[in-house]
Amino acid sequence: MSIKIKTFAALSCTVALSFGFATAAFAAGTNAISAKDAWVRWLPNNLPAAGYVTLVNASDKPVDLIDISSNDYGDAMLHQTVSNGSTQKMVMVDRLTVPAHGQVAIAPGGYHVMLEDAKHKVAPGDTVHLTLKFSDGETLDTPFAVKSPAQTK
Ligand SMILES: [Cu+2]
Repeated sequence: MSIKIKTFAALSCTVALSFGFATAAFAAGTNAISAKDAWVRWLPNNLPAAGYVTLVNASDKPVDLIDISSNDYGDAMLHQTVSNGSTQKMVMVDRLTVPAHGQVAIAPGGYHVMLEDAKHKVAPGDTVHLTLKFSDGETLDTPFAVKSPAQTK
């Protein structure tokens, strides 16, 4: 009995250690920018999807998001929703500044990453990857959780 307990304790310790190591390795890079809360609002019938993410700048200089690409979508563009009285329209955004020691949210009602021309079947529950390029030369390969509209309400 006591042997069994020891084995179990050793096993869970190994799991915790490797998980901790992976997390530390991911966060310990020299990147100024990190991404959090990355998700995609999926729509049926091959309608364009929208990607959302919060970008955090740990450095003391502003950094601009300058390009987005994806192996999962033919087209990935940063758009801003602009309200124009009773109507809304989307405008292209060339660069988005993440302030020094600050963050910017690409979030519903403001910015979104328009995702069109999926290269394979994408469904809620999947993870897609967007590559975010920044003005300081860094590139962030970011996993986005794909959610159905019902999951995001
Ligand atoms: Cu759009």
